Amino acid sequence: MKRLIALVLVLALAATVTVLLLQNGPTMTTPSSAVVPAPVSQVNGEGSFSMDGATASGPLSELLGLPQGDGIVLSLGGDQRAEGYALEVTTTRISITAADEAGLFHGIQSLLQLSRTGVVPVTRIDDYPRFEYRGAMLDVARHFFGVADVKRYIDDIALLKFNYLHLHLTDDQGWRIQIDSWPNLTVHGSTSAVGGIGAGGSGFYTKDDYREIVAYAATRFVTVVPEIDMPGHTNAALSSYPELTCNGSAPALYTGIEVGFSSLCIGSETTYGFVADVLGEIAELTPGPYIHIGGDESLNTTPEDFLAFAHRVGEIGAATGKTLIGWHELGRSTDLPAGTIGQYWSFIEPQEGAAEEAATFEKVIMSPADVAYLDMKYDVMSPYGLEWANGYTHVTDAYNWDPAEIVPGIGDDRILGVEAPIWSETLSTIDEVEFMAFPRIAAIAEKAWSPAGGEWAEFAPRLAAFAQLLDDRGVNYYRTDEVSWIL
Ligand code: TNX
Repeated sequence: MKRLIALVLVLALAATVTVLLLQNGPTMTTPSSAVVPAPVSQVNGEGSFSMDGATASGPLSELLGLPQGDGIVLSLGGDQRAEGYALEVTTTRISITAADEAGLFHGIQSLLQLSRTGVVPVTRIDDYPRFEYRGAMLDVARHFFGVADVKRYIDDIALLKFNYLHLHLTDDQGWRIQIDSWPNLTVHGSTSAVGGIGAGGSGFYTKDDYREIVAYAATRFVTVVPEIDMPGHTNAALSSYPELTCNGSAPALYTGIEVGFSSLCIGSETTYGFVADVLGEIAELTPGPYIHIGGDESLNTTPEDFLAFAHRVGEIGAATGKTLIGWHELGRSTDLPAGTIGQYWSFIEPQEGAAEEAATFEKVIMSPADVAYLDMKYDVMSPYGLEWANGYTHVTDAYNWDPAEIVPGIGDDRILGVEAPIWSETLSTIDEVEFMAFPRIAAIAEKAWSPAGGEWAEFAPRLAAFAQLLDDRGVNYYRTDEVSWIL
């Protein structure tokens, strides 16, 4: 009898503990020194700093939402590298020092991860990025995402120290940015999307909307890169203006997901007037250094026409004063403006021609599709996503590669950075975008920011700790069974 009572008591106790753990989450109160992307150096000590009653002062300290005081001190004037920071946590004080405001902002992002339990472990971090361009691309053309959605994605990527948001603004399925000199681009060309005309997923940014996105991004030290994809991926423009086609007849709006069937009319001067007007207005909206001119999958443009177009668009683009970025196919051209940047989107084992095309650019952004395309399915369970880039992209795949080991001759010195694109053929809500992006985008952030050579086994528990910050913030993510999420 006694034994039975003891057993019942033990079981009851176990049940209570389990309920308490489930309610509070054992991890909610476990301080963590984990930071994603991995810092260049981190030395942990004994003890911790309590956020209870903590105060903060210095530039950007308002981002911490704490009362004014000298508990957490942010200061400029350090000798850190560009965008880098030093973060020191003692039991009584936290300091973040940087040479520039972006560095302070990045230090704050690390502190947000370290402090989420309310207890910050004693540590010393010295950190700076491997690459100056750390990008995320959002395709707002296949499905449109409004200003609030884009702001949410900017908040998401800023947590991981991304500093560029590339917006894929135009494609066959829709034109998403107001252009005053060619108003029908949006009056007509924005009314379609994958799946339908006039349905959810269509729409466009007015110039004021776009300025609002650019300004919001700037408060998170994110620069917007606008892309006008040409000469292919232009059905929405051709449908809006028949004079942009070679036969003078406007195609119907397109709502499918095929690629490679449309082309601006290469031999017509009207095309170049259009390109100059559009790039001129886009440049005016762009305080950042880059404009992306596309150039991918122009399968309905002859090779000679493609080169002729590259030459003209290069001249027109250069006249805007911006540095141009193009997908790696533009490397077929040998007379793009000096300094034009190539964006590599073939695989980690380059497919036919891609490595050579990328290598004609002085500097390259690496977006290998089989590891960095966030619209690829994770695995057989993925409810959306595509599979064309070598099938599934598990989180381990997104982590286990190095940008400097893809194109022969293109090492760190010629890599401007790394970008994770998310194409939206199968994604129509920002929740779906987050689900496909997270957690893989954390792996890509680490490729872009952290020193080479990270190990998955060391990354996985840091990723699990980072996911708790995503939970706090209501960011959707895929709880892949590659990671043990309970710490
Ligand atoms: C390829 S890679 C594209 C896009 C598609 C994407 C879908 C590249 C530059 N273009 O047009 O949306 O695949 O994954």
